[in-house]
Parts: sequence; C-alpha cells; structure tokens
Amino acid sequence: DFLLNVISHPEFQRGEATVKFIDNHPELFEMPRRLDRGTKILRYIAETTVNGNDSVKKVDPTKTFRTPIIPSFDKKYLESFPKGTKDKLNELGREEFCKWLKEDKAIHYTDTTLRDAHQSLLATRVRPYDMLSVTESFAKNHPEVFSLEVWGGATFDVSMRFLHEDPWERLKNIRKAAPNILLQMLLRGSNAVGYKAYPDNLVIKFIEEAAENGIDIFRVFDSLNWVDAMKVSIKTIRENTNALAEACICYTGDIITNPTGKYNLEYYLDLAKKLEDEGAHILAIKDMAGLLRPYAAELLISKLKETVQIPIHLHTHDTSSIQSATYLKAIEAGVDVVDVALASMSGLTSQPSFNSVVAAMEQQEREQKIYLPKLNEYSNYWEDIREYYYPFESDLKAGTAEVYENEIPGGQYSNLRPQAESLGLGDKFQEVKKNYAIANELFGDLIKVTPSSKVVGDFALFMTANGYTKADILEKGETMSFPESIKDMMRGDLGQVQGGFPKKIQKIILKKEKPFTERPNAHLEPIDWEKEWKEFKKEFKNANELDLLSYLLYPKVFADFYNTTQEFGDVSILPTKIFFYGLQPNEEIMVDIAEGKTLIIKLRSISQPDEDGMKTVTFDMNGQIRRVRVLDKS
Ligand code: 3PY
Ligand code: ZN
Repeated sequence: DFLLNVISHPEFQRGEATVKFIDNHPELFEMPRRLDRGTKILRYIAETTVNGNDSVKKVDPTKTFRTPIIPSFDKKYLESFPKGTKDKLNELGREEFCKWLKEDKAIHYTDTTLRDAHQSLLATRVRPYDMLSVTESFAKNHPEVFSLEVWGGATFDVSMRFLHEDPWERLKNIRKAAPNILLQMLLRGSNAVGYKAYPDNLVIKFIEEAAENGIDIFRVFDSLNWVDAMKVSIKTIRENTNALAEACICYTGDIITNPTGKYNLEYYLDLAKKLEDEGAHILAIKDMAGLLRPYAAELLISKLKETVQIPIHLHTHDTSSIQSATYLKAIEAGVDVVDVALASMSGLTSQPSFNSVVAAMEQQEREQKIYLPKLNEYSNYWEDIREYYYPFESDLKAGTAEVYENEIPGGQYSNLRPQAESLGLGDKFQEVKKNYAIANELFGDLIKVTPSSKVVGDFALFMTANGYTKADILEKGETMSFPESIKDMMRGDLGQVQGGFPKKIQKIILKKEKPFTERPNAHLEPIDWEKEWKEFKKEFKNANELDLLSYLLYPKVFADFYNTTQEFGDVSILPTKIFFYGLQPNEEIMVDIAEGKTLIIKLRSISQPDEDGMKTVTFDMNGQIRRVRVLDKS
C-alpha cells in the first residue's frame, strides 16, 4: 500500500521527487495500520440500528420497500459504450461542438436526476450507491442525452456532511460509469460549491480538479448576476481546461407583466451579451424559482437568439406545475437544450418530466429520438429508489402560483419549511413565505439564488420569529441586532447588486460599519499551497490533495467527515436502506468491501441496555459471530 501512496503522490508523478522526497513526506512511508474494514462497517451498522441515522428525523417502522429493477442494455455494449455527446466534444473540439449544438434541429436534454432533482426534492440526499447501480445502464441505453448534471450545487457539502462520502469519489465513479455522455456541474462562481466567496486561487484549483476528474460542462452563476464575480471561473474553464463554460443569467421577476421593472427584457439581453463577451461557450437561463412563464420564455428566447451567437440552455423548476409549457414555448422559440428530470424524480420543486417532454415532442419538428419505453424503465427504477429517502420528502403536494409572489427557488422551497419547523415556526410557514417577499423588497429586489436566497430566507425567518413587520425594520431597525448572514450581504460579502443595496436598509443593518464595493474575493488572502498541504497532512494523515480542496472549502465539515471515515470506514458501500435505517433482526445483506471481497452480514439480536446504557448487537459475519457494543442514546 505505501508504495502505491508514493507513486501516486503528485510530486512523484510530476517527476519532482528527489532524494529529499522521503524526508519531506514521512507520512507516505508509515506502514498503514491493518484496517479492518469489516469491523468498522459492523460498528456503523450497529450504531445505526440502535440509534438511527442522525440526519433522519422521523422513521416509520412499518415502512416497506420494493426492489428496484435496473434496466437491461444491449449485449453488444457489454464492454463498450455507444458514442455520445462526450465523444462528439472530443471529436469536434469546443468551438465546433457549440456550432453543431446550435445548428442541430433536434432539441437536446440535460438530465438533472443525479443533482438538482434530488437537491430540490430530497434535500440532496440521494447516494451514489443508488446512482452508480444504474448509470452505466443509462449511458448505454441513452447516449443521445446531451448531458447529465451530476455534481456541484449542494451535493459537495451534503456528501461529506450527511452521507459521510467523498464528493470527489462520486464524480470519478460517475465518470467511469458514463464515459460517453457530457457530465455537468453547477458552480456558484466565486463561491465555488460553498456559501461564501473563496480566494481566487482556490476557485481556480477547484475548477481544474473538477475538470480533471470528470466535469465537461461548468454551469457558472453568480447569486446577484454580477458578471465581475464570474470572470475568474469563465476564464479558468476556457484557458485551463477542455471543458465548456456555460454562464448563467439567473432569471427573476417577469418580463411581461412587469416590463419596466428592474429585471426587464433589456436587463437580461444586456447580461447575456456581457457573458458571451466574457467567453461563455453556452448561455444558460437559470430559472431557479420557476418564474419564467411560457410566453415570457418565448419572448426572452427569441430575443436572446437575436442577441447572442452561442447556444442557449434553459433550466427551470416546476414549482408552479406549468413549466413544461414554458419548455414547449422555448423549444418553438429556438432554445437548444432544456433541463429535465426522470419522471419519478420530476415535477414541483424539481425539473419538468423528461419522459413527458419527450412524449410531447414525438413526431414534431424538433423531436430528439429517444426510446420512451426504455426511458420509462429508468423512471420506474427511481420511483422505487425514492422510497428509501422518504424522510426527506417535502410536503408540497401540488403546484402553486404563489411562487410568483414569493419567488422562492425550488431548491430552497423544500428546505424552508423544515428550517421553519426547526425554529418552532412550523405553523407560521405562510407568514414565512410572505416575509420572504417582504425581505426581498426591503433589500431592493434581489436575484435570489444560493447564497443570496439563503440570506433572504434567513431574514424572513428572523422577521417571523420576532413578529417584525417591514415598518418595524425600517423604523426600529437601528436598535435591532440582525443575523450574521444579513450583515455579510450588506457589507458586500456576496458581491454587488445592480444599482447597489438600498442605502437606508444598508445603514440600518450595518450600523457604523462601512460596506466595500469591489469583489469580495479581492479581500481574501490567496492560498499558500505548500504551507496548507503540510499543515493539512499533519492533521489528516490519510488524506490526499483533493481532500485538501474539500477541507479548504469546508474545514469543519471535512474534519467531521474524515473522523467519521476513520471510525466507520467507507460507508458508501452500504445499501441505502441500511445506511439510513440499519438492519432488522434476521435480515441478511451482502456488502462488497473490495473487489472480489464480499461480507455477508446478518443481525441476530440486540440486547437490553446494561447498567451503563450499552447494548450488545450480535451479528453473523461470513458465518462467524461478531458482537458490537453500542451506547443506547434513546
Ligand atoms: C445551488 O446553488 O445549489 C442551486 O441549485 C441554485 O439554484
Ligand atoms: Zn435549479
């Protein structure tokens, strides 16, 4: 093992390892302690069986699950993959690829099932275990899909924080399972995959590594539509990687019913032109709250087509339930790609249904030929998988036109209620939504998307919890102390907004503090890589260079994840049902802990707690009795 550590070390691979290498990297030469993965994973199962999974609030003990069926694929693709968009990009290069995309008459689809769909429906909890079971089959049956959105947004954080998994491993494994289709991620510009600005050289390194490990399309946005904050990302993608830079205009308001408002048609056309001038390969319309109504889409897309030369990719959320009509209008107006999710993972706060849009387009001029019965099998797979995640379902049952008033993004909508509940405001959710709109007005009508949407949400909760009205804030705000996130935004930590923040509210919130006016990243010390790496390795001996990036983005979350992994091993190998709910008495599972090494684990019994509150959990593991003692926390 240690030899492998040495030869896979980046310095060694770059051929920079000199005789000093051994002195500089003593950690690589420590003989690894014999890790008993079996024991570690048993400890996780015992712990979860006795105490449950920390992040699962309500468990239904009567819940049963179906066995998901993985759709079959043609035997001729046993060893190989049919050619897809990834092959096309490799063949044509970026410029020609974009030309092809723009000229191709057929409408193209991005499948968001593995990222935004579950971020918006299931609190981002879908595990790679369930993705990887089906991705190879999907890539073999549906190479005509334009791209798979699989990474970024909240997945990076949630992967470590709640799933105890390495986000980089997720990416690498999906890449392997779908080498023929473009993989796409959502990048929050200068906030990367976090909630605040990071030093430029961290964002740059993050992009380089994301591309290196599998990302082909970076969808870049800024939470205030501030182009300055997106420049570093766009330039890095163009110059340091072979990936496509897809830059976003985040859509809010309504260009038809409010044509003279702040976010009018001219505003978007101007923004789109700027992004094209910055070097975007593709323009995305990121309609994070699902506010782009059908006729507005027709108007916006047809005008954008006259304004920019690059292909246009439309993203929306179906919170109102009318967004497939928006897609039809957009398709008629010439949009090149639309974002959809497999039927059972679509609708409401997620994207419109892939399957139904495909059906709607059958035999129409812009049809993309996709074999619908097969596509439906994947929806069935996810319908069964989705059941494992039932504690994370939101209780939104039908589309709502209220979203046009509150403008809450899809991903936030399903999160805001549990957040309100956790603050004891469960009964006041209607008020929270109203206050969300009021907070937005107070801040001067913002683009609301992570992280600016979080600030507006925090303020809405703050107002609701304290019973404050708009007038209270404006008249008595001088004496109030506000949540940190609000102060950060007013100070300029998320960047600048068109026309600036309203002076009055800025003063009320910041009191005597002076806001700044340039990019937040400009204030941040660049990362000193050598120094950081050395310090990092002192604390996290088994970590690698990608882990350092995870740590720099999320220090505390990474440390917790690292420690959990040291204690329980790699929990990504556990089936989802076991990961969340543990084992039932006499239930037996097979766990592949390494290539060709399978554990057969059966739960035999759980004792009553002893006087120290410890329970003994008894398993059969590959025919041997194993006991694990667990503190009963109930
Ligand atoms: C994210 O930033 O995670 C989003 O999905 C924003 O829409
Ligand atoms: Zn989205």
